[in-house]
Amino acid sequence: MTTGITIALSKGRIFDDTVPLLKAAGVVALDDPETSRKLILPTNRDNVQLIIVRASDVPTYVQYGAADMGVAGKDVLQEHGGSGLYQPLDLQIARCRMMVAVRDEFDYESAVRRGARVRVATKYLRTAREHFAEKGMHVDLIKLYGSMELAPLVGLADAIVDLVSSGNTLKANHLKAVEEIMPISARLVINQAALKLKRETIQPMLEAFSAAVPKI
Ligand code: PRT
Ligand code: MG
Repeated sequence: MTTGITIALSKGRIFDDTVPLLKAAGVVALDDPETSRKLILPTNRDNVQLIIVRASDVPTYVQYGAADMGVAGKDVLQEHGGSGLYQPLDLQIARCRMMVAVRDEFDYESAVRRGARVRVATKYLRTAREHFAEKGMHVDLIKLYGSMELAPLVGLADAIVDLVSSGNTLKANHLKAVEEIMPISARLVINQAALKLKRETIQPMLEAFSAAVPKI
């Protein structure tokens, strides 16, 4: 008998990019989260199940041991803080960049030079706070839950902190990226207690994932 484990994933790009890694570890989901309404997905292995949660909830499920492991973006992990989580592997998937962006005509450099108080809308409060504090900039942070790109267009903020991959969303909304905060990719996260108690199941998966990650 081997110990059963639960893996937390979010629908969309994280799930899609994790499928090949799971496959390399011999795990295949028996349902597709895009079409199934099930939140607990069985796999071909009776000791592995997947749960489908909101991207920003993955660290919480793993922290409390409701899931033994999961896949979460560095953006999400920065905001969560990472407590109770072992982060052994950068999976190099769901890559993008955390950026500061403003309207095309906004002179960000000059605002920074003048020491102007800049209003910044973001869902990444903690990351944004640390970034601007490091730069010694005074900013007013406004918490949003989505569509940050709209905020500068309607005068809610001068700038946003958001993720950028192709840059198409910025371009379509007459925004420009003016500063990179950090490169982002998704990480494997493991509950610290589970790693010890379920090592015989988790360790081989960790090794298979590690071997399947593209070396950059
Ligand atoms: O959608 P939901 O509110 O449930 O949560 P979420 O947006 O956090 O989840 P999801 O599934 O959209 O993203 C999961 C993870 O994918 C994020 O936590 C990131 O680590 C990673 N990722 C990689 C991205 C992107 N690329 C990305 N481009 N997450 C979001 N975006 C968004 C970005 O916020 C912006 O609105 O895509 C838009 C920009 O894309 P481009 O291609 O136009 O530049
Ligand atoms: Mg999203």
